[in-house]
Amino acid sequence: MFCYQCQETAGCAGCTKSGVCGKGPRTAALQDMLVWVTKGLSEVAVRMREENQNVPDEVNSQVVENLFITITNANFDDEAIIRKIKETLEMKRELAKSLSGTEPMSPAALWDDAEHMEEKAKSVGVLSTEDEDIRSLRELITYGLKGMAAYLKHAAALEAKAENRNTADGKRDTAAFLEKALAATLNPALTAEELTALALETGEYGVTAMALLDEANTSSYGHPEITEVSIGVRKNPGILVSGHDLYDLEQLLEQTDGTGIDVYTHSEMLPAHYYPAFKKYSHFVGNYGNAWWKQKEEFEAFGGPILLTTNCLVPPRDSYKERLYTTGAVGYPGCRHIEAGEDGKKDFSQMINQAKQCPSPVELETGSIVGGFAHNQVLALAEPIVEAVKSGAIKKFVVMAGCDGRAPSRNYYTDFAKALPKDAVILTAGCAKYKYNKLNLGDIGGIPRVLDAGQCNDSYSLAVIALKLKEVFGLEDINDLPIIYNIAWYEQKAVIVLLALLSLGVKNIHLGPTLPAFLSPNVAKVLVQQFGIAGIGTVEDDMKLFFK
Ligand code: FSO
Ligand code: SF4
Repeated sequence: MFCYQCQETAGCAGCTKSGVCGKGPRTAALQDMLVWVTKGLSEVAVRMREENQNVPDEVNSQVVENLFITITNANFDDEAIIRKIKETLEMKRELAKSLSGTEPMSPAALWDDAEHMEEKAKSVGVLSTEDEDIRSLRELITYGLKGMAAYLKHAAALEAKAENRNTADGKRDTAAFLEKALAATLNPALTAEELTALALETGEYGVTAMALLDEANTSSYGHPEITEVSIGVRKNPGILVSGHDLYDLEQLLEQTDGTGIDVYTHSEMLPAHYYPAFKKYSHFVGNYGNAWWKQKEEFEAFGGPILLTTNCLVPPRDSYKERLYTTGAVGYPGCRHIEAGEDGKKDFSQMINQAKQCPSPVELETGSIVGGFAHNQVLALAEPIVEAVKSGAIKKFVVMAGCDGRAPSRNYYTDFAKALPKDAVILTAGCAKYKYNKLNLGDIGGIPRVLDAGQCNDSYSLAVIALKLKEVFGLEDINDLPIIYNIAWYEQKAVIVLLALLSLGVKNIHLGPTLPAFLSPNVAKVLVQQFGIAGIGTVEDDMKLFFK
């Protein structure tokens, strides 16, 4: 196997024997295969559009789900991956019949031999691209598209619910781009310059995808608002929900209403508490635990059923495996998987019945945290914030969005947050916040020093806020704002967030705790020269650098 798509890749170079994440070589090979056939299907979709044929919506759903499955810590279930490969081949075969063109197709578009997929998988992975710069760019684009697919999947889940949304054009364009870009990574004729341009274009569509999701979330559940979230527990049995899918959470809240079972969030589900629509559920009681990588201890202590709606899943201990349920793109052999029915709805009754037999959660901590500073809420506070900047009470904003992870080097972010001057405010989104959201960093004239916009996809909110501040201060360039970007990354959703920020013209982003292994020296050089991307240093050095 060879995989280097996440920050924790072995030796900062590549996982070759088995994944640091727990992904074994067979799963890795099958995921490579799934990505490759998805690119083949995308090429067929591109050809259909060139021939002015309509590409059915199911094709886009398949592409999006397939990519999501291959994101770090999403799916470890070989059988589920094999099913997706077969479905994709079947879809591709059917669609290819409608093509009339005579242009040669790539091997990925032509291949159709499911029986030998494991043998074939050996030759279609990352290392099948020999030139290291082309490989680097193809993977940068592919990982960005995986992140984009995750966000599109959430937006699509809410599509049927939300009314009066005018996002059809954005959706169609993003689907067409997703498939065009995937197919482009198969094209041997594309130069490094062309692929670099495509990576930046991926960022532009990343902004569109995050805007679509923002629209889907806020039109379904209202705009996030300042909220105090309990981090303690109550005496009732509970169900813990992790991951990013708000529609899954909503269905679970409806089905647990009145049953005497409490619902808690874990990791990236914490921001669900900020949405007005979920506040009506008195049994939606708080957040339990921390970021994804602490789940083994925390899931153990929770005592009740746990629902993983998306990554990040850590291979579970046997002790709580029978309490762990997966849904959507997530899967783990031996854990129960909840599929949506024909009507798109999910039935959580099995979990609910199990919860009734379980003890209440073990208390890990007490108190509360405050969040809900997505764009609408921050813009409602624009006046005092602008005043605080003008008066010098706030000197800098520090965007510390992104991911948390197991690497001890990530303690940098806790130390960095503690060392910040008292007139600096942290803007955050994603599970990175757990490194400093319980530090009680205080406030500046009533404005908390940690403003949590939400999940990693809500990094979009941070961009909206920055653009608004630029307007308010009458600046020409977003980089003239008193904002520092010190972003922590882990998996591929962070890649689309990074590409999105670059496409918005944000420069001098610091990325840590290490730079991606998939950036070849030449590609990294381009990012440094064109965008001023840099790594991190020691907290002491970085304080001097940022606050000179
Ligand atoms: Fe974290 Fe995992 Fe949201 Fe990621 S839970 S690491 S960037 O999946 O998606 O922030
Ligand atoms: Fe290694 Fe990360 Fe790939 Fe897992 S996802 S195999 S840890 S590079």
